[in-house]
Order: sequence, then C-alpha cells, then structure tokens
Amino acid sequence: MASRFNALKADAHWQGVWDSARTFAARDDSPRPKSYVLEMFPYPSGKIHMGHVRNYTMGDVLARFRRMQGMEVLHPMGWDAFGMPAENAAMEKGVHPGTWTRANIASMKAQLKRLGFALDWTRELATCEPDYYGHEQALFLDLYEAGLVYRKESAVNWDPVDMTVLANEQVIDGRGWRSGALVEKRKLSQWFLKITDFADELLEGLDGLEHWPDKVKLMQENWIGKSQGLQFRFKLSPHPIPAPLPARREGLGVGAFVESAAPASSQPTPDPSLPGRGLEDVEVFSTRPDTIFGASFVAVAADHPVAREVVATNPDAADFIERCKQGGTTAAEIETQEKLGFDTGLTAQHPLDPAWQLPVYIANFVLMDYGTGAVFGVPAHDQRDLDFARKYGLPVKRVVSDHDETAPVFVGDTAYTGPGTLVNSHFLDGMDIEDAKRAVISRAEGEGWGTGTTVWRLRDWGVSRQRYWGTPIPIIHCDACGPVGVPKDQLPVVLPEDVAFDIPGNPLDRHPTWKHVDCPKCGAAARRETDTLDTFVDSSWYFIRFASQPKDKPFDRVAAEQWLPVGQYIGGVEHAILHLLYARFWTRALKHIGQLDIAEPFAGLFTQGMVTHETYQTQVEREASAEEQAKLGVETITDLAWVPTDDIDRTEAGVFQRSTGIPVKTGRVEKMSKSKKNTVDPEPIVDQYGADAVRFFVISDSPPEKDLEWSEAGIEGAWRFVQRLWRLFDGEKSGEGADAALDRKVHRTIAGVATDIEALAFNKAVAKLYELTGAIEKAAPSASRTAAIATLMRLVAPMTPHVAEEAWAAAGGEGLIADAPWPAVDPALLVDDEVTIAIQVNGKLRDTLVMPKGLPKDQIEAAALASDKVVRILEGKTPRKVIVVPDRLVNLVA
Ligand code: ANZ
Ligand code: ZN
Repeated sequence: MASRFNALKADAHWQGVWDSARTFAARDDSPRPKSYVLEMFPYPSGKIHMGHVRNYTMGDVLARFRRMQGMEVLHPMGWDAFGMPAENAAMEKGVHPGTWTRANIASMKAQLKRLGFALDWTRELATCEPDYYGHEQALFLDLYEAGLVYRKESAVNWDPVDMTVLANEQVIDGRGWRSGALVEKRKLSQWFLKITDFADELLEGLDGLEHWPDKVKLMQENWIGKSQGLQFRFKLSPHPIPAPLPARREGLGVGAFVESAAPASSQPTPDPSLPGRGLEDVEVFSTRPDTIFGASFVAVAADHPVAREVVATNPDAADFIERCKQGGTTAAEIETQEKLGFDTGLTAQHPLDPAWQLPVYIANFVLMDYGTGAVFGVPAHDQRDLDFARKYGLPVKRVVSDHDETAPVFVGDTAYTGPGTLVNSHFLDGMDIEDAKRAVISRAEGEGWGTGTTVWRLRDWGVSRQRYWGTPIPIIHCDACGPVGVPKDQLPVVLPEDVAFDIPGNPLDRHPTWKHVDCPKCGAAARRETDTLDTFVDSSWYFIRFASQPKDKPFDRVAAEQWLPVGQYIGGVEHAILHLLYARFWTRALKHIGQLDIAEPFAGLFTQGMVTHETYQTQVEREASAEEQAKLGVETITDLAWVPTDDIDRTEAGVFQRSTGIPVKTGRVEKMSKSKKNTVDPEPIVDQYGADAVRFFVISDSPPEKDLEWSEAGIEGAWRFVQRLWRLFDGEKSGEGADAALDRKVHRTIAGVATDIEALAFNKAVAKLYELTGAIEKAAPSASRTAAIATLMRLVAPMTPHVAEEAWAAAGGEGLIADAPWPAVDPALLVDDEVTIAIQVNGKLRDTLVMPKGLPKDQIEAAALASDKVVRILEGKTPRKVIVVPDRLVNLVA
C-alpha cells in the first residue's frame, strides 16, 4: 500500500539538498547553451503575497524546464530595496529604514526558499546596499560625463505645513498625506536623464521585440508619443475689426481665400496701446495641418508668453489664469476638466488668408510643455475644440467628409476625427487627409511660414528625490566650480546611518555633517547633493548586475554579454510603461557610451494576470448619533465593513464572520488587496498543503495572462493531485508487456508539455499532465506503465519538484531529478494513431467511427455492423455485400 506524501518533511529535505549542492548556481563558464529567466524583483515590504507566488512559480517552471533541456540557466533573485515605505515605517515606528528593510528581506527570502524556487542565491543583491548603489553612482557619473545627465528647474509637490517635498503618492486629493495641507508646486533645481535623446531608438526598437505582448508595445509607443505635423506661425494683432464681434463669431469664419499670399489691404496697423505689442507671432503645432481651413480660433496655454503679456495689462486674464492653475496641470487632469477659455482680444491672421482673423484665447486645455504651448482649434474635427467652440459660440466648419456630406455647417456635439476627403478647403478639396497634410506642409515650407516637425510626448526623466532612503546622487556643489562629480575612487557615497525621522523632510539635508565636504576640484568648502535617485534607476540595470558582479566595477562587459539579453522576463503589467522603458533606455545609454553591446535588455516579456479572491462584508447596525439623527432623520445607521478572508466560516447555514458570528455577505471576486481584506497569506497555506500543491495550483486554473481566482477547492484539488502522483510513484511494482496506446499517450504528453511550457501556457501543460496521470491510473500493469510512471516523474518535476525528487530518489534515480534530462520523444509515437472511418449504407453516409489505425478488415466490419445507427437502418437484414477500405470507409450494400 502506497504511503502518503509528507510534503512538510520532503520540502525541507530537498530544499536543503539543493542549497548545499548549489544546484541552481549558474556557471558563467558552462559549455551549455545559456538561458536567462528573470522575474521582476520584489520590493521587500515584509511578506510575499500570492501575486509573488504566481509570478515566481511561472519563472521557476520555465527555469527548471530549461535546465532539464540541457541549458545553463541563470535564474537570480534580489531586492528592489529603496523607497518610501521604509521611510514611512521609520516615521511611524521609529525603526531605521535599513533595519526595517533588511529584516523584511530576511523573512521574504525564507518564504521564497520555502516554495522551493530554483534560484541562484549566490547572486542575490539588494539595491539598498553600498555594494550595489555604489556601482550605480559610478554609472550615473559615466552618463553625466557623456552629457546624458543635466540639471534643470522643475516643479515639486511642496507641503507648506510639514515644510517638505512630497512624492506623488503622498499627495492625496491635492493634500499632504500627513498634514492634510493643500499642496503647492515649488520650483527646485533637479537632475534629469536625457531619455528624449533616445526617443526614436526606443520607439523603433519596439518593432524588433517579437516576444513582447502587443499591448505593452502599444503602451510604450503611446508613452513615447511621436507626432508628426506642422509647426507654423500666426501673425498676431490687436482687435483689427472695429465692427461688433458677433458678426465674426456667428459666421463660419471663412475669409475670402487668396491663392497667392499677397499682402492684404485689410491688414490692420497694430495699436501700440493694446496688448500684443512685441508679440507679433504665435507658433502653433498641429498634427492635422490638413484641417487648416477649418480653424476657428487660436488658443495658448496659461503660462504661454502671449498669456503673460495679456495678463500684464488685463487683471481679468490674471484671475482666469489663477482659476486654471487650481484645476491641476497633468494631461490626465486636463482631459477631464471642463474646457475654459479667456478671450484675449487679440486676433491671429490665418496664414493662407490674410483677411481672415481668428480670435486668440487663453485656454485651460492647452499644455505649456507640449509642442509649442499653442494650438489652432478645428472644432469639427477635434473633440476638445468642439466642446470649446460650442461653449463660446465659435464657428464650426466641416473640412473633412467621410461620405457625401459636404455642407460647411457641422452639426452635433461629436467631432469627426476619422478618415475622409477634404471639403470646403480650396486647393485641398478632394484630397485625402494624408495628401492634404503633405500639400499644406510643402506650401508652408515653400512660403516660409512653417516647417514639417516631429514632436514627442516623452519628457526627460527627472531622477531627483528629496528623500533619505535612496541612492545618494554622487555630486558635490561648489560655488566656484559648479556641480562636480564625486571622484570614482571616493565611491560609494554611503548614506549616513545616524539620521532621525522624528520631523518631516529630508534627513540628509539636515544631517549636521554629511553634506559638508570639500570640492574635489578646487578644495574649497562645498556642499554634497542631498537628493537621492528615483528608485526606478535602481531597477534599470539590476539584471545586468545579476549577470556579472565584479567587486570593482558595475559589471564585466564580456561576462554580462554572455547572459544578456534576458531571454524571458516575467512581471506585472503595472510596469509595462515606466520600468520597462527606463530599463530599455539605460541599456541603450550604456551601449551609447560603449559599456555594453546590447540594445534591448529583455528579448521576451510576459505579463501575468492577478490573483483574485471573493470579498466579504458585514452590515453592522448601530444607533445613530444625535447629529446623524438630526441630519438624516434615522435612528439606526448601517455600517459596511470588509471581513478578512481568514475570519470567514462557511457552514450549511451560510457564511459567517468567525470572530463575531455575524452573517456575512459575499461580494465580488476582486484582486487581492489589503484594503478589501481579501488576501490569502501564502505562508500558512504552504505549511498546510506543501510547496508543490501551492505551486501547482497557481499555474493550473487559468491561462497565465489571465486572473486566477484563489479558492480553497482549488488548492485542495492541487493537493489531491500531488497525493495521486505520489501513489503512482510509490506504488508501482514493475510490470511486463507492452501497452501501445499508453506509450503513444506518454510521448504525446512529453512533446505537448514541452511546447506548452515553452509558450508559458502552463495551464495547458497541467491539463495534459492530469490526462496522462488518469490514463496511467487506469492502465493495467505492463512495462509500458512502469516506464510511463518514470517519465511522469520528470514531466512534473518543473512544477512539483519536491514530490518528483522524493520519487526519483526512492526509485533509485541517478543524482537529482532537477539535473535529469527532459525525457526524449520518440517521433514515431507522435504519429496520429486514430482514424475516423465513414460508415455508409447503400452509398449514403450513416455514421462515423473513431478507431485505432491499421485495424484488420474483419474488426472494422464488425464495428460497423454493431453501430446503433446501422442496426436501425438495416432493420435486422444482413447486408448483401460489405466493402471495407481499411482506415477509411465501410460501405454496406443492403
Ligand atoms: C489642429 C488640429 C485639428 C489638431 C484637428 C487636432 C485635430 P498629438 O496627436 O497628441 O500629438 N495640440 C498641440 N499642442 C498642444 C498643447 N500644447 N496642448 C494641447 N493640445 C495641443 O496631438 C497633437 C494635436 O493636439 C495638435 O493637432 C493640436 O491640435 C493639439 F482636427 O491642431 B491639432
Ligand atoms: Zn570647486
């Protein structure tokens, strides 16, 4: 009788064996083909969560599989260890960020080990240690020297009560998270990396990333945001038309078109007493120069020089601009705000018709730092412009038609932004959009009032953070020499340990001695930079340091290039933009300065789905306070509260909160999160079911890119499967004789599981393993069955390595199953072994039968005659004649 698989004991035993044998340490000098499998390294928050378990299991299955296929696999692990939570913990609990972080690392490392991940712990790194960030400082200085780092004034969030700079995530609804004070924007001199120098390369490079999800490439493309269009000038003048304004505003705003740009006689002479003096031109940028005859206004950003000029003489404009500032200035905020404008009283002369004057507005939907900070508005073909035009009663003229509608008056509140033919546009009429764009650009360039240009949405990367727990920026500020890089032999610039977090602000800045240093150039008293680097810098090159970690430099080029690029990178889609773009930039920057000849860091990328769980809520009734009674007119108030997953009791009578006995309402299945209290802590689950069951469950139930719903039934099912495997492994007495069908099943499974794992389709591989297990269980004893069980051990080894090792050892396998080769496939056994045979009666198809290939004629005939359908049609008669074409057809002539 087979025993029970004791996971607790086996897990610990095999994890110890792998550890002491350094089974998963990657050898640089191995003659085997190299494979680099990497999951995004975790932030050491204190505990691993189910999302980590799923992410790391996927990478682990692939890494173990590739090892079995004979590759030298690099599968390292480290810690993205700088960042705000450690400082928050320091402020809340009085513990030093380093102490807190290192303790978290220790406990999370133990938790990862407990899952039996095949990780090369000899290369473990933590970004908060000087032996990592010191090298980062060296790289920063190299980029500085190469002109890829510069300083610029830039706005930060300033908390006026706590007197400190806040990170974006510390600003909640416009207020400081601690003080609750309204956050202000302040300008500070900060460090930037010139990622925009690489905008083109980063965009083009996406094309070559065949093994990246399309959606991620699209997100990167949009973030980089390359726009091609026309940049051109409008001549500005003060009010040129003494006639009442409504005349201009009610019509369609189409002046008489003048084919040649002859100076118009109507050209007004600027009145020097009006604003606009000295502001003769406004540059605009447009991606739709084809719509130039649909223009009905010009708009500038609130901080555009034209707006400032207007403000100087017009207090109403100043009020308007103040109002704009309150609304927020990010692109996302602007998108959702109501479109507001202020008529400056200036007009702009249409470049293709000097007699046509457009009103000039200051508008809250125009961004200063994109394009030129000014636009011309075409309401019929741009939604923002249409909203704006409808609000201020401006003309809306159709210039692109998608069907036969050519009337110049555009009705409705939805702009038409699709393809079409140009109408109401003089020399452009009849062209498609692309031709019209080219025609306008070439005319502008020919006449000298504009140029075809490319504009990027991507901005340089601001890396300065006014925080303690980060990589110190290795710069010294000298009054005489300016910013001077710390000499490399003085690196690392180490964070001081004696810092206090009892008051807000940057402890580096108020440390009594740390920042006072002498200038490395002239020796005068100077000041150390007290900003630290954005933690995204730390994660922009860690995968290089994993591949090669010499003591004296960031990496050894030859060693690093042996492993890079990362063959398969696995992580959350939340990093689809920033982390991946920064890492791509950093890699290209290193290539640019000749340190590493790799263009793209991650050849393959996979973004896994989330782990979800049911949510639970209780309704607790309480007496309303006097105030509530007065206000709401009720005597009782019902409060809703989330109930933690581990405080749930399911009984036949329903679902209850265990600690209180109160009935619980089960809510939607949502991403596990602390706020909804629907998390499941992996640690006790691993203790209860063993590492293999947990590993198996997180990859079995859904495709890896989809969400996985955690359920007790699911983990129990996985546990039962591990026990089934063990019963097979442990209970087999070697049999005799062949079982051809089972042999075929085994070899198809070997091939299928390999293809599935290679494609990261783990759930499909799991389904095949279930099937094979079932087939073996059903098969009668035979030599084939014994062999099938031995093969199954190896097939499950990447997923459930502990039970596989245990079985391998018990069966007297050589060495470790982790080092065993993936079973070989016999191609002859992959050939289709079943055929579909057509059964005809008097030439008419009556049935089909699926039968083993190559059966003798009499067996096929017998099966055909036994078919229910045939029996019914023959009504007891014996056919006169039976024609059998083996593997194809049977015709019964009645
Ligand atoms: C005229 C026009 C007509 C436009 C039309 C669009 C549609 P993307 O594609 O994102 O680059 N724009 C230019 N600079 C701007 C700024 N600083 N703030 C707000 N909007 C700005 O967008 C380019 C388009 O966005 C430009 O083309 C401009 O409006 C507007 F039927 O010009 B367009
Ligand atoms: Zn100096």
